[in-house]
Amino acid sequence: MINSILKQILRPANHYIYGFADLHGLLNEKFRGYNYGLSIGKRLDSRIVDGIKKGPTIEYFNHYRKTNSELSGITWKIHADLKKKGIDSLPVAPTISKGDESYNEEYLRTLKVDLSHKMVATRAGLGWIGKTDLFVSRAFGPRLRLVSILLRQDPGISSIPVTESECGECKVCVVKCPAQAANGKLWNIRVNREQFFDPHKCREKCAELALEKLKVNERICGLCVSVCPYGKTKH
Ligand code: B12
Repeated sequence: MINSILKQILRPANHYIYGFADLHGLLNEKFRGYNYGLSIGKRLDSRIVDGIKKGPTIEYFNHYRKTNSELSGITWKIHADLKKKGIDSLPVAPTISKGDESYNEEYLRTLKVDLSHKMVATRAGLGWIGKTDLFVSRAFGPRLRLVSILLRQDPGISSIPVTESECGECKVCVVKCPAQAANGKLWNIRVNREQFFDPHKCREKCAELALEKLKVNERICGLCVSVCPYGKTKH
């Protein structure tokens, strides 16, 4: 039943991936009772991502914001359709922005939110975490934005979680990162973000580049997304 709702909403089908995750023991207390998750990824426009050569572009910035708002809309639509079928779900916003309640001192100190969409996505078997802490999907590489919907009941569709990186020897994102935020170590589920990636270095450089290239007080870069060999298409 969930599959048919998703097939109707996630269109065109080749722009999306989705999968189900068993999240027992992995979620914050705040989400008590929700032990399953649906991970959805929306592909980014490849030409726009390819345009990120020396830093963020205005096209990427606009595309990123539009995709966030599309994903938000989609999750609420799925939530409403599931509710009609008696299935309780909890959509989680694609990102955090200034003005949100959770954009507070604790967030600025840790750069962590209550739910990692990348964790739901690896548990749903859609891909792994790369050397610059991006989620690398099998379908579109890191060229996507993610969102999650938590579920109380078992959707009855299982996935094989991905537990380690498939980046191997590749270091292109590490070398090209303008913040030098990564040290090249491979991810697996027992490794903490801070052991291989410095999110504060990344965030500071994103702010610097946004101001320099786009004249906006935001945090945006995208070079690691653009250089990853996974998901690159030939035009
Ligand atoms: C805070 C944040 C940032 C911070 C910190 C980045 C970071 N890497 O943590 C800053 C401002 C720097 C940032 C920058 C960007 N961000 Co950001 N950001 C977030 C946000 C809001 C929260 C991330 C978070 O809580 N991190 C905390 C750590 C602990 O978790 P994590 O980073 O998700 O990854 C760990 C876990 O997932 C864990 N894990 C994975 N699977 C499993 C399984 C098990 C069992 C366990 C135990 C653990 C585990 O492994 C990872 C490493 O430890 C998410 C949205 C969200 N709610 O998830 C978007 C998000 C991660 N950002 C995203 C993007 C696209 C970007 C930028 C490219 C945007 C840009 N500026 O151009 C850059 C790229 C930075 C980069 N290379 O990571 C996308 C990622 C898409 C992708 N392909 O990976 C997200 C998911 C937003 C979205 N809706 O799509 N971001």
